[in-house]
Amino acid sequence: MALTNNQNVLNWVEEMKSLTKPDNVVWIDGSEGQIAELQKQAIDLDIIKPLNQEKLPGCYIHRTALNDVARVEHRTFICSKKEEDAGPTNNWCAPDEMYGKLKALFDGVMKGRVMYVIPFCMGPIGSKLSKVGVEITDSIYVVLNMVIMARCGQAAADFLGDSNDFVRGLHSTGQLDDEKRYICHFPEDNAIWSINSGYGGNVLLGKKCFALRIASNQGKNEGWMAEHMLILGIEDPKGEVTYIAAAFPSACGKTNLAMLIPPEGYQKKGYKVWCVGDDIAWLRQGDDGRLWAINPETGFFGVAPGTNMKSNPNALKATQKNTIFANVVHKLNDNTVWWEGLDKEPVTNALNWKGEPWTSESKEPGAHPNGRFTSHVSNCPCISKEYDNPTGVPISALVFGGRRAKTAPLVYQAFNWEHGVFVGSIMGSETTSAAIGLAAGVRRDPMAMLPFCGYHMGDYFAHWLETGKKLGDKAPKIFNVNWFRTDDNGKFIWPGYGDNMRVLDWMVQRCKGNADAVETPIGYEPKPEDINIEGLENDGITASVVENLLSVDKDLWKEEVAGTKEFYAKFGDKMPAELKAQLAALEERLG
Ligand code: OXD
Ligand code: MN
Repeated sequence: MALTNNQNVLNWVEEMKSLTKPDNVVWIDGSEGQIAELQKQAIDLDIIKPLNQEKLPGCYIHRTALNDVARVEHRTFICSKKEEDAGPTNNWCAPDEMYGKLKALFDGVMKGRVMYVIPFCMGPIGSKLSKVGVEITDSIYVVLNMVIMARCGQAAADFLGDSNDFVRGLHSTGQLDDEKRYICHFPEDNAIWSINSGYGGNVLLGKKCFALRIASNQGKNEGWMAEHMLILGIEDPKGEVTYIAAAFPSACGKTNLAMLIPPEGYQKKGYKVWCVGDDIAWLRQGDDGRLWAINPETGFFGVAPGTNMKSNPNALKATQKNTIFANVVHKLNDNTVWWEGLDKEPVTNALNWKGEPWTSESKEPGAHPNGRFTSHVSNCPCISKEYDNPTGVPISALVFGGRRAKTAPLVYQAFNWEHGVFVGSIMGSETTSAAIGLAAGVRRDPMAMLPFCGYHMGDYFAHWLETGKKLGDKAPKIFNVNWFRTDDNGKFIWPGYGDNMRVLDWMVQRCKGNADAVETPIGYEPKPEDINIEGLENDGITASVVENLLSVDKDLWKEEVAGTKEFYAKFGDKMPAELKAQLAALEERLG
C-alpha cells in the first residue's frame, strides 16, 4: 500500500512503473516485520547468506558481481542543461539525450521483478537541514542497505507531506552489463537514474548521488553546503565538546579518524571523542551565525580490509551485529567473515570474495580491497548522542587532509577563511601506480569533492568563499593535516590512528585561543613543544621528530605552486580571482 497521498510522489511512481513494468510494487514502511520478511526472501534467493548468529547476530554476507565492485566515475554523469554547469571535472550529457538513452534501458527492465518504493529522509526527521528522497529499486539488497543507511519508511513520507521537494531516485540492477552501466544525475530535476550496477556506492542513491552530487547543487542554490566530511566531537575533562568536520580523499583513514580512541594519557585525564558521522556533512549557518552540521546518513558503509583492533576498534565493534558484509572472505568453519588486515590468524577453509575456495596460502587477496560493511550508527560504541539532533552540532574547525610523503607538514592552520578555501582547493594525495592502477603523482582532489561535486568546481569554490563572507568572524578555523609523511626509507613517521588526537588537541586549543602558533609561508604551525608527545617514546617520537614533521621545504612548495597553477587553469574564467591571488601570495611568501 502506498505510504502517502502526495500526488507528486504517486504520479512519479506511476510513471516509473509504466516505464519499468514490474510485476508488483511494494512500498517500504521501514517496519521490523517487513525487513525480516525481506531478509528471508533475500536468503531464499541467495542474495545474502546468514552468518553465525551466535557470534554475529543479525549479520549477513553478500557478493556483488565480479564486474561490479566499486564506484564507476567514468560512467557517472552530471546531466545539467548547460555543459558549463557540470564543469570540466564531471562527465556531462544533455538531459534529453541521457533520458532518451536511459528510458530505452529502463523500458520493461522490471518485468518479472518487484519494484520497491523507499521513501527516505537524509538527516533527522523534522530538521530544517534534512531533505527527503524516494528511491525506486528492483534490488532487495538495496532495500536492506538503505534501511541501515537512511531514515526510511512512513516517517520520511510523513515528513515530506504534500511537498514536491523530494529527490527522485530510480535504480535497477538491469543485467549488470558494465558497458550499459550509468549513474546519472539531473540536478535541475532533482533526479538520479542508476542502472546495471548492484554495488553500494552506485545504488544506495541517498549516499554519494543525493547527499553529495545533488545536495551540493541544492546547497549552492539554497545557501548551504554538502561536503565529503566526517564530523566528530572532542570532549574535554570538563565535559565541553568541540566539533570538527574533516575532508579526506578516499583511502586516507576517514572512518578511522571519525571513530578515534584517544591515547591512554588523554583517556586518563577524561578526554573522549564522539563520532557524529564518517563520510558526509551537511553544513548550514544557524540562527546564532555559526556553522552547524548534520550527518545526513544513519549508517556506515565502510571499507572492511584494514579495519582491525588497532586501526579502528569502534568500527570493528560496530560490525559485530546487524551488519551486511559485501565482498569479504567467508570463513566456512565457523561461518564468520575475514579480510586482509583483520588479524594474523591463518584462514584454512574459506571462500574468497568471488566465492572460490580460499586459504591464507592463496596468492590473491581473499577480500576485495573495496570489500564493505554496512552497519547502523547505533552499533558504534562512540556514536555521539547528538547525531540525531535536528539542530545539528556547531562546527569550530574544518580540516582538510591528504596523503603526502614530504610536502605537507603534520598540521598547519590557514591564515583566514579565504586562505582556508585555498588550502582546500589544493588538496591532493600521492598515488603509487602499482597500488591503484593510477598514474603515480599527485591526484588533486579539492575538498575531497572532485568525484562528488554536482556542478562546476569553479562555482563550488566561489560558493565556499561566499559562505565565508556570510559567516564572518563566526566562521570555523580551517586546518590542514597530513598523517602520511615518510622518512628516507619510505616509512611513515607519525604513528597515526588514536595518536592523531594529539593534533586535534592543538586545533581545539587554537579554536579556544589557548595555543600559540608560528607563522610560516604556508600558514600557522604549532610550536613543536605544543604537540603533546607524552607516551610516544616507544614510537621514536621526540621533539626534534615533531620539528621535522612540521618542516616546510620551500623547493617542494614551489613545485606545489607550479602544479596548482596547472590545475587551476582547468577551471578557466570560473576560477575565483581570490584563489588565484592566494596562489600568487603563497608564491611570493616562498620567495
Ligand atoms: C566512499 C568514497 O566510498 O569516498 O566513501 O569513495
Ligand atoms: Mn566517502
